[in-house]
Amino acid sequence: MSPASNLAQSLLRALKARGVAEIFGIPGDFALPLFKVIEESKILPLYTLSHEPAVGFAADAAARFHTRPSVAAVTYGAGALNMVNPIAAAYSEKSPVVVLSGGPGLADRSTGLLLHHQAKHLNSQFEIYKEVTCDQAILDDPQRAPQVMARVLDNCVNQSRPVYLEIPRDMVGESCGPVPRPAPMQAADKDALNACADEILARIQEARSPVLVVDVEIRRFALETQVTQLCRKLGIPVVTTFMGRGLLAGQKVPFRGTYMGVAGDPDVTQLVESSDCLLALGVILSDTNFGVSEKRIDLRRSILACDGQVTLGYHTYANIPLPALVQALNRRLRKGRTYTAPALNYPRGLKANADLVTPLAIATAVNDLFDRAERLPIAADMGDCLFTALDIENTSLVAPGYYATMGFGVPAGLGVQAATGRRPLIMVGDGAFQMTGWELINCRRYGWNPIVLLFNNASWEMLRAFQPESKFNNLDDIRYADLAVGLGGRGHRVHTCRDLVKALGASVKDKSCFQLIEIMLPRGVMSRTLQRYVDGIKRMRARK
Ligand code: TPW
Ligand code: MG
Repeated sequence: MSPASNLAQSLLRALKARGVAEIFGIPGDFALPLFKVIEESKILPLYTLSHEPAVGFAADAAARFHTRPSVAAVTYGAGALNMVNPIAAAYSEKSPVVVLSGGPGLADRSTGLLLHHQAKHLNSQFEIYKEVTCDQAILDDPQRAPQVMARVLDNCVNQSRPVYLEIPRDMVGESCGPVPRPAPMQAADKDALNACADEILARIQEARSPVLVVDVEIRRFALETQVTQLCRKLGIPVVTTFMGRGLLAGQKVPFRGTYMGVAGDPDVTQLVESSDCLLALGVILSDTNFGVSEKRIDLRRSILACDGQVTLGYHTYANIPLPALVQALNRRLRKGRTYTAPALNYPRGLKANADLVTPLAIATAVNDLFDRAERLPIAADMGDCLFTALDIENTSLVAPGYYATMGFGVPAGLGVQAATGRRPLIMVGDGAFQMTGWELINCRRYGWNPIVLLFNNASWEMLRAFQPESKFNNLDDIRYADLAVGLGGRGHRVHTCRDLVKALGASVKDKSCFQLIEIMLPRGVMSRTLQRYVDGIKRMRARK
């Protein structure tokens, strides 16, 4: 028997039972009773940050990194509505974030007064969150609460999407039974699964040039080992999408790189676009993954396994969870062979000279650093820093590659460090840093010490690339490195390759606080990938 508990304790234990290891949050009066239980029960550690978007991003990154849910806890209205964008990002990119929001008490609801933080209706927040979560509930009935919590949390895990739980402030201390144990994913219908696996293999056998494409669901459902096995058995070329980059890195499979259409390696683009049978496992069919192709991929000739279903040409098998499908395919195939992991061409060997730094030089310097010292997990923001990150050889990158929200990088890095204890490398543009860079002030309190590469081009450069005539793309040259000490870290302002190599070396050595390396880049200078991306999109638009 678990100990007698109140509703909040039952909830925290249910979260822990589903693998949750930490809570990020900012309290408010509607959430104070909940936060009190969080703090005093010590069931899960609590990290408070400064602004709610950071709470959402940190929880998202922690969840991605560990392939298990994480928690973003906020107050009603002003808090929760501040966090809609990060949770929308987590929804799009399939990250299992549990939103816990305080809420008006049942007694508050009947006063006839408008409550502070109320938008249109008391339930407006609940309705808004329905659009960005896969399941949601207001825990207003302690009797039913254990069942409801179990349903919502199991959906979070099994669908790998955010969920929303609102806890009315006067329900927190109500006595509440234990929450049922985690329920496994709904099993597939055996016959349908067998028919589906047979059909997929028959199609691959008939095809002249089949290609396997893998994306985020492989990681979200922890299938990397099984998919590696499948790649060896199938023996067909395998690529990742933009979002799936880092999957299968270093595995002995026939790996060819990352497909990025016009922005990517032309050989990979040719391979994917001329295939007569793409097997897309766990792939988000987004414009960032597939839209930047000049030759439209014929999806009717593709096999798409995603969101618990499999579509082949014009028909769909419902309820085929990806783990079950991968297992069924593996069972049907004989032992594969190992392939030599291909040598991928990442830039290395930066000369520490007086040349001005470019994005390519940054990637080169980081590759050199990772060869010399240990590899750090990377959190990247939206902007050219993300495209630059594609030139870094690294298996663990979290970034908003599809939803493309700015402001992710710094808080995501903090989330990674809280969740893993590892020192992260954060890559962020000056525009995005202005949104959430301030969150670095929380490092001192928790002993976090990220290395931050701030790409300072005094510009919204990605926007300038598409619309150079607009003056609003010019940002001021803020001296970010000078701010670092006041925020609790150490700053380095870098102009040349020599400065950069030196600052990286010093940053790796100084583990006492966060390191802000402000890298000065001229406006108009882009990474290779962003340049190809921009040129390709312009070409495509000109043709329309
Ligand atoms: C929350 C739109 C996409 S890229 C960009 C903007 C404003 C400029 C980024 O500037 P930064 O990086 O960070 O200096 P760089 O390399 O381009 O110079 N608001 C949000 N998200 C997005 N994506 C935008 C606006 C945008
Ligand atoms: Mg910029």
